[in-house]
Amino acid sequence: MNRNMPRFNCAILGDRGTGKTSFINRHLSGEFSDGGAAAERESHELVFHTNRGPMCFVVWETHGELKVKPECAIVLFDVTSKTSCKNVVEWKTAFAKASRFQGAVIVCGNKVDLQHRYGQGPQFRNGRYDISVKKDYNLGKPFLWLARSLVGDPQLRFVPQPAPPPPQPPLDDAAKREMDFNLIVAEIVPLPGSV
Ligand SMILES: Nc1nc2c(ncn2[C@@H]2O[C@H](COP(=O)(O)OP(=O)(O)OP(=O)(O)O)[C@@H](O)[C@H]2O)c(=O)[nH]1
Ligand SMILES: [Mg+2]
Repeated sequence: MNRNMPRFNCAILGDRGTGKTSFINRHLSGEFSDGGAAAERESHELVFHTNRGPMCFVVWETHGELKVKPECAIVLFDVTSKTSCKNVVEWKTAFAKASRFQGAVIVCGNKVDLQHRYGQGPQFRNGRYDISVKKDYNLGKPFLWLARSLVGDPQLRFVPQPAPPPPQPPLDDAAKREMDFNLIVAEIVPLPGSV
């Protein structure tokens, strides 16, 4: 991994069942597994390629106490759950207490694929994204918003991942013979200090 790549701890917050694990899994594997929070680990690294170089979000799913000091957060609520909407304010407060970067938090209303939506949902100073982890709708937007906010560049954009370098051309016969010769020489030349 690029050692100079900026890394940001990002807390994924929200009530139980709002889709935090599904959201992380979708970013990691590109897949949605209905009914299932599969492998829950403490943190996962998500790398995004931007026009200013790659950047890494270390995402932490959290139900309670924050184990790290996050630089940013995504608060999820479920658009079909009134309670999860109301609790967004509390999750934002929890983040504000745990972090010095109080501005870098974005709210997402998940499950917009479902019919029984609770009202229009709350509005927030930084706006809000309607997303669906299930339908893969708007899932990159919260990270783009955070990236712009953290870097301080409203024009920052995601770019396709650079292609890996092309494979080296195969060695020709002359180069192979030279390498074989060098190997034979290396085997018969005594090592320094040996008798
Ligand atoms: N319809 C629909 N269901 C979703 C969506 N995202 C997640 N779910 C479902 O919601 C349920 C809860 O998802 P999880 O990812 O486990 O939610 P969580 O926030 O990690 O839950 P906890 O770890 O218990 O706090 C699962 O059955 C998911 O399949 C979505 O966009 N649409
Ligand atoms: Mg979970």
